[in-house]
Amino acid sequence: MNHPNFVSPDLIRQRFSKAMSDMYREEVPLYGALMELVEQTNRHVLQSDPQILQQLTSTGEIERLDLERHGAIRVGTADELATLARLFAVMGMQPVGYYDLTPAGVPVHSTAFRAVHEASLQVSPFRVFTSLLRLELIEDLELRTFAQSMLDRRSIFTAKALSLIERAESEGGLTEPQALEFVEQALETFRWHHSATVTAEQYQKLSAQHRLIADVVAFKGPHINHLTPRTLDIDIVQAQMPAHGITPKAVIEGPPRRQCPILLRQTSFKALDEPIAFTDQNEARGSHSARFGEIEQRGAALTPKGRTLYDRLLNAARDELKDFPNEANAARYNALMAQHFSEFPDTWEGMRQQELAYFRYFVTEKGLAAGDLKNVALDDLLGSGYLRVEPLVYEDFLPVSAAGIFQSNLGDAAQTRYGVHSNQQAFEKALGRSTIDELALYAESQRRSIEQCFVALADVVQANEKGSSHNPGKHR
Ligand code: OOG
Ligand code: NI
Repeated sequence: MNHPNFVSPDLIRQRFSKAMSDMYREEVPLYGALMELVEQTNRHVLQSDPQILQQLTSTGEIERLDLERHGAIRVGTADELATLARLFAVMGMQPVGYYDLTPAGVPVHSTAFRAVHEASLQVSPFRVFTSLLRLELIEDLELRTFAQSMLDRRSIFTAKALSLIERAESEGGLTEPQALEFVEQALETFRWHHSATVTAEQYQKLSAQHRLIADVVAFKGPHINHLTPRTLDIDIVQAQMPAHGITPKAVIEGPPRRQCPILLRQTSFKALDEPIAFTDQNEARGSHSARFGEIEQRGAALTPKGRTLYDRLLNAARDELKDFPNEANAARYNALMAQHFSEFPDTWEGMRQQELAYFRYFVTEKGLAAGDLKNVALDDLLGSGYLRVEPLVYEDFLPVSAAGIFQSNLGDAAQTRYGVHSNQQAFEKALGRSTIDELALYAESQRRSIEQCFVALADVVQANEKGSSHNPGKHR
């Protein structure tokens, strides 16, 4: 039920995203530098490429671009994950997708909390890539028991945040003062702590098992480990990073550069070494690195068919490289990617006709002026210029890219082979609900936009029949 005095979850998310960005900018000055570089680049692209400007203006993405970012956190227990799902639900964020990172030697599986409807995404596309540590992968039994006991002992939410989550659930929403307090309280969960909850020796043991295990187990809570702005040209940012004192990872993850960007391209820079006080020290004599910087460029969401083609070409290029991409083989990797991806059509119309990507449909002025188009097929409406399309932006993540980002930040030496594989069922059991299939969401958005076009065209017909003037925006 939507109470008139309740603040919309979309607005709470928008405020939370801003509060998180302000906190992170204060904690990590390099983040501010990165944001400036991305803003500059975006301004430059919008000025020099009228086509991109037009595309982002018609989809409305231009308005969300400066707000757009994703963060990432890692949690240790089912209880933490399930409560996070409830916390994010207050802000209209649902768990979308399941990502298994174990094939890449990272002992976690993950989902992305985000808004699911295009209208909500427009208010705030804020997403949080959320990973759950798979403690069962710690082979040393004593260490596993220790890790479990540390996690069982901590509480990552403030008492006030928990009571506001319950309130939102039982009342159906939060009032203005409650929403303000919720944002403030929720933020505490993601804050950085300068002291660990373990001794230096315990930290070393956890870290020797896997650096990620130490990152989750040795601290009070799941500090946000990066916030990623969206750029319109990631190659420009990658090339300019060194001049700004930032060293990027060797290669950009995701598809190669194209005329028509697809999915997601990402690059990052190494985690900072930050001073930490362990419990057996009274000052910060140790250090821990977890927080890093990342930038991304988003392109079109692909259909299952498009995604299968993407995965095949990516795997082919990687197989041929025979190694993880690194400094030494970066040029060859880029060449192999370009070569393999030449098979992927690089025009919007080509991708639409072959059903490789999802689109949003719009009625054109010509369509509104045309009169009765009731029985004309979709493709013919497009062909005659009565409708036009823009690609739907990809709102999610990519498992191979995420693994590359994890690895570059944990140090490439941290390669582990795990015998187990994906376990979506166990993840969803911990989460307390199932994850949403992202492909179904894109298909729905596309379907809704087509439906809206037909409603708009039918309205024109009706208005004409009544002999009144056109009023295509007015639906019954
Ligand atoms: C998450 C790494 C993955 C992305 O954007 O795919 C990631 C983490 O390090 O916790 O950030
Ligand atoms: Ni990220």
